[in-house]
Amino acid sequence: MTAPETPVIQATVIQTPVIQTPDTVKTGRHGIIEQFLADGLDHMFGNPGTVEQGFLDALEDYPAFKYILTLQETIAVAMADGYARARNKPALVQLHSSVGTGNAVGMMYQALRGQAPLVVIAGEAGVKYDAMDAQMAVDLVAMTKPVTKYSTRVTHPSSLLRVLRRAIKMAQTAPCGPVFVALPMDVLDAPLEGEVRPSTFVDTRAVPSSEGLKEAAAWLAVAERPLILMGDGISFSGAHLELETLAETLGAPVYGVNSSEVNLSAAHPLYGGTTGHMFGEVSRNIVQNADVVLICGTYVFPEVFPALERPFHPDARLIHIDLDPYEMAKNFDLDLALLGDPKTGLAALCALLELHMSEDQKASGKGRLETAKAHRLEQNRLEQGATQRAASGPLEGSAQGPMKMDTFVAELSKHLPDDVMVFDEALTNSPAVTRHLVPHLPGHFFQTRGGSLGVGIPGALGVKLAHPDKTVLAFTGDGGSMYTIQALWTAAKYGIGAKFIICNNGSYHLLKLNIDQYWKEQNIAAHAHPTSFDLSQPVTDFVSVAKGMHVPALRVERAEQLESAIQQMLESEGPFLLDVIVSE
Ligand SMILES: Cc1ncc(C[n+]2csc(CCOP(=O)(O)OP(=O)(O)O)c2C)c(N)n1
Ligand SMILES: [Mg+2]
Repeated sequence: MTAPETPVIQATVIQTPVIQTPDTVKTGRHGIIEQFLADGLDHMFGNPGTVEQGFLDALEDYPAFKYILTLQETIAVAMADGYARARNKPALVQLHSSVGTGNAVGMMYQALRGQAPLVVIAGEAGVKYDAMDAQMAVDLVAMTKPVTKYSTRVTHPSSLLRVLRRAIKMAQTAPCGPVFVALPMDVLDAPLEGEVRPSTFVDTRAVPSSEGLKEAAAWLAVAERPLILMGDGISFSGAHLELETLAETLGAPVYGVNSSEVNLSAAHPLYGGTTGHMFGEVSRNIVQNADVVLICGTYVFPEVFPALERPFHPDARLIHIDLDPYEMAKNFDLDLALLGDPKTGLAALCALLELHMSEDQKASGKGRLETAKAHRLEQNRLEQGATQRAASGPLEGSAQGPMKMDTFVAELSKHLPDDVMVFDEALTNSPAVTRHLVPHLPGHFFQTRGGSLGVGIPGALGVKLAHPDKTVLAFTGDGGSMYTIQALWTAAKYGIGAKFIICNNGSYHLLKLNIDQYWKEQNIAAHAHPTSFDLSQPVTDFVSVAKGMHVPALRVERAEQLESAIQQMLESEGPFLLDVIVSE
């Protein structure tokens, strides 16, 4: 297992192009492109408008810079999100004024919750028009502030490059996140002031204080029921090995909280799963018996309906190591809040435990690990038996009712390379996906974050652009796919060969499961689900939709169609869509 490289922007030597402005003076619109290139940022995902025309025109002078046209701003942000996550480096987004920015806000929220380093720019008519309050004018900074880490507007040419470098630095400094810069046209058309040079990279590999770490190690060493809660901060920091070593030393189960990447292999015996994103009671059941809890690279608790009362054992000791002080003790008091990088922090903790744990304590940790191993073996045995029984049963398909998602993914998994990259937005079908394609390689599995639908198809396109040699799959629902389905056009236009699997259950099934829970809590007798949760009529013809955007596609309804459809998909060079009809 290799940890991802530290997210450092590489400075690039750029060729200054011949600038075809009337007076041959270099303008701001050229300067910002050179700034991006100087920071190694050479892909931009966007959707154009008139107030960005000068900048987009200038792009034609820089063949090294790739502009990826998307047909809706949500897609631009989601593609950039996938691209940034797959590379662990910032990605650029261009939006059109108020209307384009408005479309992008929901997906920027997703990037904010996921701490994705996005540098988002939007055009404006010009500072000189401010007092006119004309069409498309709005306070863009106010619009984007709640969904960004930093949002600002450049109002004078002298601040253009300075502000841009600040924004790039902010986006990529942990805790990372999307930043927004409004760029009025008159500022970009003015002669460039200042010189282009690479932005400063902030090294955040800070080690928590040695006193704090010693105290944490002392508590963890004596823990009888230790627990680790981790999230995507582990992946960002490349702390996979350190987390695994710590968990094994302590024999501590590890649960993902807002964990949407491979932070610990799901095949590891100590991996417990995730705490979920809807109901606080699920988390309470997981954490309530632990005597020492270590939280690292995440926050507690991200559910939509989190527990309002502290869900931990009253005597439990809580330790949090993170680069984001805002998230520490945000909702519940901690016994130790240590500011520091997950990788260096956990490495230091492992070293202290190795030195100071007694032989008995080490043996207890090992004992818990062995129990977890035995438990996992038994689980695997039971699951394999169930899979074999299902596979030897009658073929599924329309006569017997729709196929199970398990049937499809079990067959698919036989045809995939081990290093397949998956963007999973399968929602209620996600457990079937991860049962057969167990997320185990860091940097090879991504899920939506922040609860936003529509990430699957564009996210996988971003991943495939970042890793053109890998097999990249998107799993999405008949619901989720339709928020960003025109991303298929972008896939076809640029020949981005990701493969899209629609888990078509004719339903917003997750909403049905959630309302079942609500009825239970409210003592409401179960009854027919709201008709607004039903997608079965009229039937969306995904094959025609895809073909209409020049992406070949097949509908798969019966198990006997599986093998040929999967082969056709995987053998195709370019993008390909499978509309898989599955049971709810
Ligand atoms: C942008 C956005 N709009 C609406 C929702 C609410 N929502 C959550 S789950 C869901 C249904 C998803 O359906 P589908 O993708 O088909 O997956 P399934 O539940 O059937 O597995 C909806 C509409 C959301 N999360 N994000
Ligand atoms: Mg569905």
